[in-house]
Amino acid sequence: MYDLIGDIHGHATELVLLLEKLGYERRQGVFSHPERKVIFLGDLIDRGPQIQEVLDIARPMVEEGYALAVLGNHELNALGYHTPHPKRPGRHLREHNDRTTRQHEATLRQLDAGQLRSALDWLRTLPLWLELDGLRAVHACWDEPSRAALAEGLAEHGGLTPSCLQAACVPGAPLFPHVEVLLKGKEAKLPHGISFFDKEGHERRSFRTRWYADPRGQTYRSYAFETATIHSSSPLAIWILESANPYPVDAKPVFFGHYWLRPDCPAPLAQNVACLDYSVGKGGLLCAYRWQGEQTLRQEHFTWVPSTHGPQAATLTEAPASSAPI
Ligand SMILES: [Mn+2]
Repeated sequence: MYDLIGDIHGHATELVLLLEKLGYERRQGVFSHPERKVIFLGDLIDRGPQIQEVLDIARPMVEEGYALAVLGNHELNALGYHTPHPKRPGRHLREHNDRTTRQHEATLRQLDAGQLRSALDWLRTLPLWLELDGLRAVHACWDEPSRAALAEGLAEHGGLTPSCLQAACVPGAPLFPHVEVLLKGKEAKLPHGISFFDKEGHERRSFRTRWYADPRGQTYRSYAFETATIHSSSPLAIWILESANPYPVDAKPVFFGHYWLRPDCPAPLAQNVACLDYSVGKGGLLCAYRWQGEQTLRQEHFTWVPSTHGPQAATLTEAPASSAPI
């Protein structure tokens, strides 16, 4: 059976506390459990203060068979950032600019050249999704057409090779939209004239959809992950209804991270859908789900430790009671 763990983002102290809470013990330097395995849901790197320490915990667990892991958007971005562009000398598959460098800068600062090379060599061996007996895992969104397109692309390129990364990391390349869906989720445009400001103060005219939900009868506000900041109660545009691909209620439970949910009361988003990212990187919780084989997910199987860093660590109990992202 599996213990699924959401985005860690370089928070090794919390990871150790969570693994110990889940009953894992460190033997010869590697955390293991006699009956259970961890599934890391991606975004182990960037942002936090202990990125190499997180890799030093997760990688041996995976290599020795005590854990599985999927790639997050931060890991795929790192692979693209460090892979030379085959047709543009001196450039990389992921452009080096202020934005892309800022997103990756904690990793660039904390890892030396050898550690970085070793981390990238490991990351490129990880899958983009996991389909196991009784459950599915992906970083942001399970979408069958995009997953099938990526499966075909990966087979064609022989895995996450430089040619596959070129097809996946460069805007306009054939696998790029599918990788965006699985690793960053889906977005849709707000009605004309409506916008909101995100956490960084940028004006946004699109929102992140609750892709697993049936959009019929929903409003922009109820169908958005940004429930706290989008106030439009207009019904969704027809094209949003028509392009949606809700997660079937009888499909295997799916687990993902990525959405920076508010660290209030972790719970399933639907009976077979759970997000485990409760924003440890912003002073929230590092969250896990202890799966026992169930098809209908249970709130009491969520477990977590609070962040030991960050401004919200002391005020968690005051967070409002909703599962809106922050
Ligand atoms: Mn992410």
